[in-house]
Parts: sequence; C-alpha cells; structure tokens
Amino acid sequence: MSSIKIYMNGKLVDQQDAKVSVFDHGFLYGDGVFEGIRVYNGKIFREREHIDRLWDSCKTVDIKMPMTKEEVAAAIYQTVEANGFTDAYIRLVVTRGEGTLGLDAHLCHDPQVIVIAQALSLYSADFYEKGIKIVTASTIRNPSDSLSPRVKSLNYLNNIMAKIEARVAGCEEALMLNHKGDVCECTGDNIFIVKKGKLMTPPIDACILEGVTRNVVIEICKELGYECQEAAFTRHDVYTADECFLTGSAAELIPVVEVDGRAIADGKPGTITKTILSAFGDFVKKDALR
Ligand code: PXG
Repeated sequence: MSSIKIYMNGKLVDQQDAKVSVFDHGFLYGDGVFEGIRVYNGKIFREREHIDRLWDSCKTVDIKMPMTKEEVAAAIYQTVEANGFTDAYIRLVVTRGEGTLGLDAHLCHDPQVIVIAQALSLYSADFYEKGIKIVTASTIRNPSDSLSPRVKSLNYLNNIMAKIEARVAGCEEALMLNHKGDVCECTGDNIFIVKKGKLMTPPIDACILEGVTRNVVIEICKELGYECQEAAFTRHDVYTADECFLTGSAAELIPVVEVDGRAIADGKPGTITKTILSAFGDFVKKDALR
C-alpha cells in the first residue's frame, strides 16, 4: 500500500507513523472537532468559512487551538503539496489531546492537529445522473442544548446510528428529523427541497450543521434568481416536493429521487436541481482560478 504524508502538529509524517495516544480524549471520548474540506486546482475551497467554523467548534467545546488560522491554512497547503495533489479531500482533525481515563478536559494540555489529504473519491456518476434514495431514520438529531449540531465534533455516533439505518434499508443516506419532528439534515449532508419553483432548506436553529456547501448553494440561488427560504418544514413537504437534493463537501450536490419509498415527483432528478448542480460546477471552477 502506498504511503501518504500526514501532517501532525507541525511535521509531515508517513501514514504508518501518524499515530495518536490511546489516552487521547479524541480516541477515548470523541472529544475533538474536525472539518471536511475540498481542494480544487490546488486551492482550498471556502478556506475562510471552513477555518472559521473549526474555530467556532473549538470555542464551544473549549479547545484552545495551538495554531493561528493562517498556520492551519498553510498546514493544509503543505500536506496537499507533499502528496502531489491538485484536487483533494482534506480531513482536518483537532483532538483535545492526551489526558487520563477520566473525563476531566482540564488534564489535557496538548491538542493534536492533524491534516489528512486524500485523492478525491467521487461518488459514482450514477448517483448524480439518477439520484439517490433516502429513508427517514428513527434516530433523531442531537438537540442543540444537548450537543449542538453546529459543532462539527468528532463524536459522530448520532449520525452513524442514522447511517446504519439507511444501509439496513438499502439506502445511501438517512433523513434525520429534529426533536420537534421537523426535517433537519442527512447524516453528512444538508437537504434542500423545491416546490413550485422555490427552494427551501431548514434554518440553522433546526439543529443542523451550517454547511459550507449549503451556504454556497444559497448564494448560487440568489445569483440565478431563485427564491430560497431558510424555513422549517416537515416530511410532508419532502414527500410532496417537486425536487429534492443534498449538499456537502464530500458529495457536493446529489439529487434525491425517493424518500421513504415515495418517489419525488416523477422519480428523476429535477430541472432546478440540475441547473444548480451545473452552476455549482461553474462556481467551483471560477473560485479555483488563481
Ligand atoms: N451536515 C452534517 C451533519 C455534516 O457532517 C454537512 C451537513 C455538510 O456540510 P459542508 O460544510 O461539508 O457542506 C456535513 C459535512 C463524508 C463526510 O466523508 C461528510 C461530512 C462529514 C463527515 C464525513 O461523507 N459532511
């Protein structure tokens, strides 16, 4: 297996040497935060937005970042270049560091900053052309006053439980509802619906992660002259939508053609979805021109 270089706390190390302690609270408790970022044509996509969100996640869970934002961006570029990538998927991970077997975060003094760069493993072209099927999970999204979904924490068990339900049902993704029963997001993507030419996506206070891709799509809607509301809605609105799609740094934009066994409209990706997907491609290309 070919070895890639991993950035760990200021150094590039071989994959087999990139190790954290078993006493790291990231390992013991999922105590840490992360970002999933795209690099297109050698440029970090929405660098400021991802790094600001990482800082916000750290603030809420009270991890003191041992680097500046500029140093983190430089570490990402260093990792991408060391592995010879021009396009890559980046996993930026910050753990609380080594502590004891107890929960006391104050005993952890050395947060670990890790950057992993991988070649883009794109989803199959079929997903984008034909769309995917999703199913509602019985696992509800963490309520904000329990663990805010706005924090991109290393503790993804809530999402993983829902993703297991999706796989058991033979679906690619699971639709998660919040504690009020409103539509929230999928396990690793935000959701949009289209009805009568207007778009809708759940608001930040619906217990979602404020997705970077979601916000780009909202911008694209403005540019293209589509109305896009950030408003609460229910599964009824999803079942009866004309179109539905998901957004995320890993998937970019994927059409959804079936939810809980109900075809969305005629069961094919919609025209507005395709228009936004193509505009997203243009947006990325323009952004990557340096
Ligand atoms: N909601 C959740 C819960 C997420 O984890 C998104 C929305 C989309 O956010 P961005 O900023 O990426 O547009 C995410 C992020 C993967 C993977 O490898 C994807 C995410 C997280 C972890 C892994 O598929 N998506």
